[in-house]
Amino acid sequence: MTNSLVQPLFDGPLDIVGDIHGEIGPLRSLMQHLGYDDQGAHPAGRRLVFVGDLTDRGPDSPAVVRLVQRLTESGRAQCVLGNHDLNILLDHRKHDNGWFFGETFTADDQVVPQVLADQTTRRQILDFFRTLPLALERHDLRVVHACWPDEMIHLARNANDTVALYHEFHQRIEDALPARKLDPIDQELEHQNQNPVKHVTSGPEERTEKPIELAGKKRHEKRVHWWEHYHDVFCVFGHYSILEGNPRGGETTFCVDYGVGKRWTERRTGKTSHFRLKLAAFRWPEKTIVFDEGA
Ligand SMILES: [Mn+2]
Repeated sequence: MTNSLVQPLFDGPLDIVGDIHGEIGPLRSLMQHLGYDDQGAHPAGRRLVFVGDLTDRGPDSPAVVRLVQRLTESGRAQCVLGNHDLNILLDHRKHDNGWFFGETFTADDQVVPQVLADQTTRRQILDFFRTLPLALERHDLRVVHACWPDEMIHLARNANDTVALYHEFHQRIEDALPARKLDPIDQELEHQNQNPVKHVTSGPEERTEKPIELAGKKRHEKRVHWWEHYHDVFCVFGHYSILEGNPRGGETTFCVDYGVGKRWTERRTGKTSHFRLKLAAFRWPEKTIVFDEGA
């Protein structure tokens, strides 16, 4: 772990793939439609970049991680860490990452079919996630999972260990809280916005006037649409699923998360093709989109 958490992005033409969330089938099919072989080689020398959130929800998170790991280790792809990947790395159990801990995922009392991780798989995944940068950059393009805030990126650039950086800032924020007399909501926001690992992987948040309900829980924080005020080197990110209705592209930003992470809900209604929620790749420099079903 001697590499900076902000690394140089590949030169040349790229295909930047959105949040996969365990959807191994759509990933294989997207790679084919983009013209890659199983080894991740492309006849035109294009290369793959993944925006993170490889895991959770979909049927086979271990297979997705294995494939992306194989591609990155052979120098054919790059990948940044997403917030779901981070939770696993930090050993934070969430409602939809039970597969990693060997537990089945149920929704409305029905089991969602998923491959569960065994001990060996867990170790492999942790070892791989530990190697992933938080951000990738070159003169004309930036890639992060959720957000590119200059001051946080600067902190990440001077660090080489995501887990250590996370804990360092977690502790620093905790230590400063008592003197500041913040209410619990503002304390949460401090941890979200002032920890570079949290900010880059899950984006800035702000206080809501009225509580909003998200996944059955009342929340007093909402996501800030940072891309509306970003005017810098073109930045490609994921995280903000199309289900949230956020705009996909701006002058200098593009969000490539087309929501495939919720495809398991579509499957439960009996759908087997022509899904509404897709896995997508944003092609650079063409600025075109290719979907997993080929469109
Ligand atoms: Mn995410």
